[in-house]
Amino acid sequence: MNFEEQLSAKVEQVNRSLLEALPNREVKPARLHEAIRHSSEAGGKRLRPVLLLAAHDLFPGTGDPMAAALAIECIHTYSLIHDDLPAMDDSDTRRRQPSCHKAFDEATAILAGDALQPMAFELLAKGYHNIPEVAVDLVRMLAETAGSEQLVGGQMQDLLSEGEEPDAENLGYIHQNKTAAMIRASLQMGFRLGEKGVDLGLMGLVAEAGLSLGLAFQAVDDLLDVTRTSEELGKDAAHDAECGKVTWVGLLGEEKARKLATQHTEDALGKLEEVGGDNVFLLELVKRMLDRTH
Ligand code: GRG
Repeated sequence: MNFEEQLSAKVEQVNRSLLEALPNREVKPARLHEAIRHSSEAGGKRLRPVLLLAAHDLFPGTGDPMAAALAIECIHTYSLIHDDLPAMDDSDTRRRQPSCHKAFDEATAILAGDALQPMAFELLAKGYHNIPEVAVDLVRMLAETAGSEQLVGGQMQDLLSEGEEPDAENLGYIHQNKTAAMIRASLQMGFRLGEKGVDLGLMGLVAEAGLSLGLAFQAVDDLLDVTRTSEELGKDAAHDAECGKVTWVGLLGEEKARKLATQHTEDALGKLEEVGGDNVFLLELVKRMLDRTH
C-alpha cells in the first residue's frame, strides 16, 4: 500500500471503531448522545489517533492501540466543542457543519464535551485492563496532558491573552500547551503500547519529536487561518484576528511563520529518525502535515 492508501485505511479504522465505541443516538438521554455523535462523527482529520497508531507501529506491541487512539480523539473532540462555545471562541462552524452549540444548544454542548472526557478514561480502563501497568501509564499521560497545566491551562492563557500585545514567550506557552501537548501525547501513548514502550531514552526522544510536531502544526494552523477560506477549512477562517488572538503570523509575518513550521518539522523528523523502528509511514505523515490545506 502507498502512503495515501495506508492513511485512508487508518482513518477508516478509527472512524469505524469510533462509531462502535460511542453510545447509540437512541440511548437515553438521546439529545446528549446525538450531540456527542454530531461532533464526533463529523469529518475530523483524525490526526491524533492516526499519529498514535503510527507511533505504536514503530515497534508494535501486544496491546491493540485502537482504544487509546479513540481516547485521545474523545478528549480532542471535547476540547473543540468547548472551544467553540460563546464563552470561549464563539465559532459557528466546525468540521464542515454547525458547531455543537449551534446544532443543539449551549447546555447540551457543554454536557456533550463533559461526557466525552470520562469516556476517554473508560476506553483506556476497559481496553487495557489486562495490561494494568500500561493502562496506568496511559491514564496518567492523558490526564496530565488534558489537565490544568497543559490543554486546559493553554486554553486559559489563550483566552487571557486576547487583545494583548504579541509576546513570543506567552505565545510559546499557549501553543505548547493548547496544541502541542495533545500531539506529543498521541505519539507517546502509541509508543508506550509498543514493544519498546518502557525505554525512557527513546520515550524522551518521542516526546521531543511530538512537541516539535505540535508546534509545527500550530504554526501551520495560524497560516491556514489567514490564507484559506472558511469553506476550505470547514471552520471559521480569519477567526484569530477577529478574536484578537496572538499568533505566529501576527508576531512574525507569514514568511517567518512558514520558516518556523518548517524548522519544527525538521526537528521532529530528526528525532523520529533517531528513535528508529518501522518509521516510513510516520515520517511521511509528519512531512505531509506541513503541507496540509485544512
Ligand atoms: C476547551 C480545554 C479546551 C481547549 C481547547 C482545541 C483547542 C483547545 C482549541 C481549538 C482552537 C485551535 C485553532 C487550536 C489550535 C489547533 C487545533 C487544536 C486545531 C484543531 O485540530 P484539527 O485541525 O481538527 O486536528 P480536526 O477537526 O481535524 O480534528
